[in-house]
Amino acid sequence: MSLRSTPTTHKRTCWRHARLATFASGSPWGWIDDGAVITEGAQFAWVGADAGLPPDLQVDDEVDLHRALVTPGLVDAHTHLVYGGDRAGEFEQRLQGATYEEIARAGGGIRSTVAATRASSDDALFESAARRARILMAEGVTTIEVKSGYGLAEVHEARCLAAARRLAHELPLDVRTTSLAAHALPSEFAGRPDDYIDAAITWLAGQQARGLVDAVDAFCDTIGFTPAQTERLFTEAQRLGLPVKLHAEQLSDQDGAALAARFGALSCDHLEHLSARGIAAMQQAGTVAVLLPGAYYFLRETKLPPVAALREAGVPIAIATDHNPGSSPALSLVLMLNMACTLFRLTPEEAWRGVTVHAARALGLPDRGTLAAGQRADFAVWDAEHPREMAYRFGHNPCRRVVHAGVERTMR
Ligand code: DI6
Ligand code: FE
Repeated sequence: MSLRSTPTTHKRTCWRHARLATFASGSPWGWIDDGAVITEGAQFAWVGADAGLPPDLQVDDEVDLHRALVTPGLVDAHTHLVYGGDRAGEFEQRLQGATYEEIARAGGGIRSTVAATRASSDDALFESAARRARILMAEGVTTIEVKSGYGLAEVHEARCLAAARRLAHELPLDVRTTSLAAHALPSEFAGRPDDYIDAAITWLAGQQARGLVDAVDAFCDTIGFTPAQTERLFTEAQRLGLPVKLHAEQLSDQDGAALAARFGALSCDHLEHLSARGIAAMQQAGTVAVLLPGAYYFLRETKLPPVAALREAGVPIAIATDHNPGSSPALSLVLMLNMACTLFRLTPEEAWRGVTVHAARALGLPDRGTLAAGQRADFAVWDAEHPREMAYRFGHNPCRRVVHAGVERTMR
C-alpha cells in the first residue's frame, strides 16, 4: 500500500511516538521502542519505527501518543457471555463444602442457569450480555467469542446465539459465535443423552442457515458428554464445514483433545487433565491450547494444566476469561494475564501472546492479534511503559484508549 498521495476513500490516521508491543515477530514482544502506526480505514497501512515514517507521508490526522504503550486489541477467545440470572447462591453452597460436580448432579449448576436463561426475554439476554461485554471492552478487548449452551433447546439456543450476534451490531466489538448445545443434558432428556445429541445435531444446519454460528463446541467430561457423543456432533459440524473446539480434559482425562485434533479443532480449552498423547495430537493438528485460569482459581482446582509440556511441544497457548456464571464469573481479561503467570507460570510475554495473537488463532482469525500492516486496526493505548506491568499488577485498569477497526471508541 502506498502512503504517498494515493487517492483513498478511507481516512488515514498516523499514531506517533508510541512504545509498540506488536507480537508480529518472534523477537521479544515484537518490541518497537519509538514506534508509529498508520491506520487506513479498518486496517493498519503501516507499522514501524517512528524514525522510519515515509518523509512525504500524507495522512488526514496525526496523534502524538507521548511514549504511551500500544498493544493489539485484546481477544477473549472463550466466553459464555449470554445467560440469565447468576449463581452467587451456589457459590455460598460451595463455600459450605458442596462440590461443583455435586451441585451439577443435583440439578443445580448449569441447569439452574438454563432455567433462568429460558425465562429471560430476548432483550434481557442481550442487555445483560452487553453490560458484561462493555466491562471487557473497557480493558482493550476488541474481539470476543461467545458460546451458547444455556438454552439447551432449539429455540433457546438460537435466541442465545442471536443475542451474541446482536452484540456485534450494537457495540464496537467483533463477536464470533459458537454453538455449545452439548454443554449439559437438559432435564427433558434426563437419562437420554444420545437422544439429546441427536436433537442437537439436527439444530446445527438451521443455526448455520440463519447465520448464527461460526463454530461448534462440546463439554466432553464425566458431567458432560462422552467422546462418542462428541464425535457424532463433530461429524455433523464437519459435514457443514463448521470448525470445532472442545471443553476438554477439564475435570478428568477423556482423551477429548486427541478426538478434537482428529477433527482439526481450532482449540481445546481448559486442559488441566491433558495427557502427553493429547498434547502430541494437538501439536500435529495445529490446535491452540486455551487455558482458563479463572475457572481453575474459582473451582479451587489443584491439578495444573501441563504448561511446560505444551510449551516444549510448541503448542500455541491462549488465555481467556471463560466468563460464565458457574465456574468463572470473571470479567477482566487483564486480570487473567496475572493469573496465567501466578497460577500457571506463564511468562508475562506468553500470557500477552495468549490474549492477542494466539487467541486470534484459537478463533481462526489470522487477520488480528498483532500490530502489522494489513492486519485489522484494533489496538489499545495503555498508561504503562511496558506490557509486563499489566501481568504484574492486578485489580487495576490502565487502558486509556481503544481503536476498533480503525475507529476510536469513546470510553465511558
Ligand atoms: N466448563 C466450565 O467451566 C463451564 N462450562 C464448562 O463446560 C461452566 C459453566 C457453568 O457452570 O455454568
Ligand atoms: Fe467454558
